[in-house]
Amino acid sequence: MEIPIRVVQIADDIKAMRIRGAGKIARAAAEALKIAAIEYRGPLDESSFKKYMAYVANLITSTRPTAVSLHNAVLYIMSKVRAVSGGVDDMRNAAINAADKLIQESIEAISRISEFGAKRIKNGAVVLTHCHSTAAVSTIINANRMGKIVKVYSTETRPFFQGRITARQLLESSVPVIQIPDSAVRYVMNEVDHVVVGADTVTSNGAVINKIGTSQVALAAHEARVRVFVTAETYKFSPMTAIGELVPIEMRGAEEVVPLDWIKSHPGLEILNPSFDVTPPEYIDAIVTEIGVIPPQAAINVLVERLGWALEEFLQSEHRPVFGEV
Ligand code: RUB
Repeated sequence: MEIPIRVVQIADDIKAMRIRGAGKIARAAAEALKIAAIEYRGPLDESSFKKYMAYVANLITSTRPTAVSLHNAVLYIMSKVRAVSGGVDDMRNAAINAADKLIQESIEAISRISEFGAKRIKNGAVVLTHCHSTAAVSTIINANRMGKIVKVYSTETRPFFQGRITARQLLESSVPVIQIPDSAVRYVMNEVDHVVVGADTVTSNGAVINKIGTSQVALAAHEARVRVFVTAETYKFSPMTAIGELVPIEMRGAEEVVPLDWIKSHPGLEILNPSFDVTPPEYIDAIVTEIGVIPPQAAINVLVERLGWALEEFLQSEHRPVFGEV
């Protein structure tokens, strides 16, 4: 099957984390499906087009397992394609329109989240954030524009150092920022008023899966009675978890943790590099979504309201959907 080179490139970029962050990954996936639909040159029958789009959908979703935004975005676009029975042109248009809608709504969602989230930051606040989340950074920048931020601690976020992106973006928006090693979180926590982080996935019981180390940050915050806010678009809520599935945690390569020659010179040494961890709902004060600020325990309501269509598919199929015959 001939796949457009730009689509393969997007899949590679997501896998290699040149495109990263759950929201950006979802938008890139939508863009890939749109390009695939536009550049389809196969036979002009419905079944060939569906097969081709299913192949692309599986290619894109196989890149990273944890961020459900990626899977929800692809599921949404594919459900619109599958719903058409009017020929290839109609299906192509359905894919393009669904991708455009998803990208547009995702950008609007971040803007609303930053508006709602900034209101929850107190005046004169010291904020701590972990990793790099567009939703969290936008919220902090908005709060800073409102004159509320005294300083932000940004963890460096080993082993991939996404905290450097956070620090740079905050600096560019004139937010006072201090970069700290991940291990300094508890050292500074007594000074902190709010922890603001993003999410890759929110489960039906309100647990949040985010960059590895988030649960340690939340634990330190809990101990110091510091409020933890999670900023998350509703397409980061996982319908799969409502039928009891666990969220797969991505394991990445050893070379991200230590140099390859060091690994080679220490035969027998094992390296573990989990990319995400789970923060239980007890350690989260609120999840800031584009439809409102909710307690984590209300996650199931968001799932039913916003992703009811996907929930229905999961309830019927009882498995992670593959996108048709491949
Ligand atoms: C990024 C990460 C971010 C969330 C939310 O992990 O954990 O906190 O994805 O980001 P990685 P956003 O760098 O491994 O993709 O708010 O931008 O969606």
